[in-house]
Amino acid sequence: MVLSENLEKRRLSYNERAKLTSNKLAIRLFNLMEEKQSNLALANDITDTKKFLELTEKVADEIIVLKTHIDILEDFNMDIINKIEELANKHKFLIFEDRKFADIGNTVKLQYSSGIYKISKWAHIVNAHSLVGDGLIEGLKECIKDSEDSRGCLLLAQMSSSNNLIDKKYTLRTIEFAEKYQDFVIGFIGNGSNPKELKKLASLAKPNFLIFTPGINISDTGKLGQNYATPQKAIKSGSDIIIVGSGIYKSEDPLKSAKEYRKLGWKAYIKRTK
Ligand code: S5P
Repeated sequence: MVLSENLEKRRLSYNERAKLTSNKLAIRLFNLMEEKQSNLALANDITDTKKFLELTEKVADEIIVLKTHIDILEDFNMDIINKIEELANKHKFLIFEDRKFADIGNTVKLQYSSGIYKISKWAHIVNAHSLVGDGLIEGLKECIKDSEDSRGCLLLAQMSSSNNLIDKKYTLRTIEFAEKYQDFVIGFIGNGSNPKELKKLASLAKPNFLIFTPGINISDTGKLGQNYATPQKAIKSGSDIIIVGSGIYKSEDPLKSAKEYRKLGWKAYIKRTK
């Protein structure tokens, strides 16, 4: 049966999963995880630019993805992007701007490529709400036609926040969009805080798609509607990349915490492949 077949194939190693897709960015990410032996993404939600860069540099060797909310930085300028790119090249991680696009195709096209952030120039990965329909995906795709570096998008198939309005039908329709645009959509945001729900996504989504999961914390219970589970539970339930924010940046020793999340995530992945 297809559902369990998807789950079974998700137990393959990242290198083997890379062979199931022709999307260059997905292949790069699968192989990078194996090379760095990490499936950890840092959600760097620090608003002070200097501290944001310091944290990024400190944990750069532990992560394979840096997730940004570029619009929360207090004193943004393009030099910050140059510095992030330098760190990304030196320490080998990809940049994921968590922009959660949610508008008509023409508007997201402008939001992706223009304004002060010019996201399409530097973010390897962006994400988008499927709510709007696939015109949004077409709009985003138009911006990266001539891009030298590879670009990809994650669709929000689930969320980690309490009482969100995403139901199973929405998740299914989101997966259909991803299948239609496999040249650009590399995977999904899944709900890391709810293993049961996450496992549903992992069984429905083909194993060429990566599942990124926020809602990961080993010591907090969440606030303002956020929910958490452990890296082990998320990876066991089908997550490929754990997104950790405050668990690292609010820690007294962010490097130690990043190492710990990395170790937990990687060990759970190795266990899954056996
Ligand atoms: O459903 C979601 C989707 C995302 S991308 N729930 C989330 O929490 N996120 C993002 O992940 C959120 O915007 C934040 O940057 C990060 C979680 O941060 P933490 O501090 O709760 O680990």
